[in-house]
Amino acid sequence: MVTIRDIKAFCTAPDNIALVVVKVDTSEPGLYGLGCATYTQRWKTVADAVENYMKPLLVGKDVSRIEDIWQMAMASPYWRNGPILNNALSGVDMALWDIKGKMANMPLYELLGGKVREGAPVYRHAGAWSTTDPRYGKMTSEEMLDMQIEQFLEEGTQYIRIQNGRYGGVHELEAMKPAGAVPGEYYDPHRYMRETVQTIDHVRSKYGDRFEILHDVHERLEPIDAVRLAKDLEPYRLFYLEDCLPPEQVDWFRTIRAQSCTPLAMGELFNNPMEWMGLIKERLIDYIRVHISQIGGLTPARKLQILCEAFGVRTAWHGPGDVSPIGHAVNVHLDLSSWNFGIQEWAGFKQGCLDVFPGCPELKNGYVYLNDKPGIGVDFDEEAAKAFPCSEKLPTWTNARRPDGTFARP
Ligand code: GCO
Ligand code: MG
Repeated sequence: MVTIRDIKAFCTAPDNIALVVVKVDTSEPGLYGLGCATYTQRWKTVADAVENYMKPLLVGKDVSRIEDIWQMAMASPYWRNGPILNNALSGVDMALWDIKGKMANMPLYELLGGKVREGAPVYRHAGAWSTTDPRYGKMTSEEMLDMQIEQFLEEGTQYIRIQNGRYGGVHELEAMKPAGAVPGEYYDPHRYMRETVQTIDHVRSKYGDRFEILHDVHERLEPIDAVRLAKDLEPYRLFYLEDCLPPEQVDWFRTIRAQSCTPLAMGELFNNPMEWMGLIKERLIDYIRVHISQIGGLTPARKLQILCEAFGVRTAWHGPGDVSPIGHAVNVHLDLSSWNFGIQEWAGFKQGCLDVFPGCPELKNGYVYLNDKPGIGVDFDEEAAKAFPCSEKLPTWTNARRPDGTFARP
């Protein structure tokens, strides 16, 4: 019997975004597994949970018993379904699936039922916003957007997420703030709505049906405004409208569903099955978008994918820069082996990630492809990772505020 000999968490930021990787070493010399536990806003706490709770709980356990370990480790803290411990468990869970694939000498997608497609079509982010492009701020939003769209069309992408500025037109609204307003990232929800419709109108008028358009509301509207935006965007035939409600207001999806045929995607903020169960059972969304490590790893994600198939809901796993290449590869293993696959979000890797994570999935002509190595197929260079320490700086963009200074869910 091969057992778990050691469990370690590594925090590294090769593309300047904090990632958490879990390594499970086994009693078999040279046999280890890697998993993603990335919750970028609280990376330190996840790493602590891995080393101080998962390790003492699981060292010595039989690596083959993935389901039993997942069920026991999920309920071991008694309180469950929270972001920190779900991510810690995800890192171990994915690593155990990686080990199982290595022991079976098969890529993970074979263990999940084999391929139903060769590559996963992706969508890319065109946002009229950039932290690195020196031209940002010197071009109009539309010029910036068109430049990004042309670049993605050039690379063969057929799906593009269109945003007008960072999460809905973040603008310094000095004139509208009350005296003494607290600091934050201010935005005006109604201005965001107007600008989004105008921007998508510009894109559809200029590019026609050359590519599918997606948009991410990022839970930034009051529910009734989300209903209005879904209706206002109907003429533009979006591929989907994402996160138009915060998790706390998902019951409003019934109203949106009743009044609009804009396809709906939701899920990156979910941790607890009770958050998605009703939406899927009542067919109130079209795409499930969970961040796989936030729900506890591949074990719950494949069960969620299978549940969704029964209700005509497709997958669109969360795939931003704050998922490690290991997590992205697990997304793609599911993409390749799921009949009810929808689309794969693809933030792309910079050189740092490519160096630290040998075997990253590859983007070619609008599709991502896996190598056929056993297990997840991505390795982790611990030495190289040391060159990219994670920043202790807390995110500022999640301190979103409305014009009168009211805090807004980001
Ligand atoms: C997306 C997400 C991201 C999140 C980020 C939070 O659709 O990719 O909305 O942009 O904001 O992953 O850390
Ligand atoms: Mg999103």
